[in-house]
Amino acid sequence: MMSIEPVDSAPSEVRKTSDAGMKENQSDKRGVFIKGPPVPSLWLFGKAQSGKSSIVRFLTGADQAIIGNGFRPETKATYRYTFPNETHPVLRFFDTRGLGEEEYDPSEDIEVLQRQANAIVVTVRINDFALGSLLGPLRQIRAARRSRPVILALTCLHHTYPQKQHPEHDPFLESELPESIPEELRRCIQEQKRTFGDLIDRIVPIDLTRPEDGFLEPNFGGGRLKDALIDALPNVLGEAIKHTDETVQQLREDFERRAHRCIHAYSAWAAGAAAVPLPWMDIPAVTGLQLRLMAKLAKVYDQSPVPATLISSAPIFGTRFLLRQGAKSLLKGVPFVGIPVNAATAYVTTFGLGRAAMWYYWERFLGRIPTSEEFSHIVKNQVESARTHWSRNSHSSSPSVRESVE
Ligand SMILES: Nc1nc2c(ncn2[C@@H]2O[C@H](COP(=O)(O)OP(=O)(O)O)[C@@H](O)[C@H]2O)c(=O)[nH]1
Ligand SMILES: [Mg+2]
Repeated sequence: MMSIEPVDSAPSEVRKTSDAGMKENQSDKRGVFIKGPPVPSLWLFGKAQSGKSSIVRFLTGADQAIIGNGFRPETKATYRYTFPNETHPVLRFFDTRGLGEEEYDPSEDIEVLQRQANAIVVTVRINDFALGSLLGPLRQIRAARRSRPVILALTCLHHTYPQKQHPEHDPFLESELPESIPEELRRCIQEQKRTFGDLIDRIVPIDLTRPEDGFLEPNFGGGRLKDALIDALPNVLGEAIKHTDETVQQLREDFERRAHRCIHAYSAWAAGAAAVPLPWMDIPAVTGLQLRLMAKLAKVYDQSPVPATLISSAPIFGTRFLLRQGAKSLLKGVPFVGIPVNAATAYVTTFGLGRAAMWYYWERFLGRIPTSEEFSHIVKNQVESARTHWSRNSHSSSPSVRESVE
């Protein structure tokens, strides 16, 4: 755990009264702060369909469905999503969905998000000028904490130049209002700038499209938006945003390192349990070890264990498979021949299952619930590659192993 001072410059009385949602930098009951890594929290403020979720998608790389399901009510009008999840927060978003509906009263949000939200990203479609529902509340929010950066993201740029690609070289890298942009786009930017006046600190024109929209650059301006956030936020938070991908990758690698230690150990034990003269004796032992491994890996990833239905639908798990292998060995008439086969089978299936469980738990960690078909598919692939690996490393038993996991 990094040890970093509580983030941002909220006055101390605000810090003390700050409420739910500050899990990692949260105060305990006595108001003492527990230090944790800084988690930049962005308040996305815009009408429905103005591009809030698209910004979350761009900044996190998470897919639309996960983001959609990830938002939970924080206040009456505002939802919160923590990426990749609440227990390992890296980035946090607040989405004021109630905006645009009649009578949005920002006072509850102002109070609850006063300290939690480090910056506000106002999202407005470039040519949407029906902004009455947004400007009033924004004025109040801005007044409540003037020092908090507010970035206006003007989205859907190409609506001002329909059926055309974005310029190959991003002109907004050079200037806020480049000479070269289409006249209509220029007019809209100027108009929005006038409309928002000092309610915002800067404007970032973007066009975050889906691949099927057919743009050569689907994340036009995304990098500039990220840079603007890095720039606007206090140092530690800016750094945190900058390194989002690396942080998540690091988490993943830490889990994998720990998971692999378990997988290696359990696979070796399973092979040991299988290496007794009567092949069918060891089946419950191997199965038991495999179940224990999966429970152990669940702990590593802090997830609930792979559901029994998924496990039993996996192509190699359980007594049926192992029994078949045992029977094959017995049929050969010489029990000892069965021993290496069984040991290999036990090793390979345990290893493959463990690797598949790793995949499963990581998906869950990111907020996705894999289907049993997906799980079975991964199990099959992982057992295949474990088998190949075993065969390569153990010449004497390779033919039997091949046979045993078919
Ligand atoms: N062309 C374009 N489409 C966008 C942009 N941002 C969002 N959209 C599209 O507009 C729709 C609503 O976007 P979404 O991000 O879900 O808006 P939200 O309701 O504010 O979260 C989706 O179909 C998006 O693909 C943008 O910058 N350019
Ligand atoms: Mg949305």
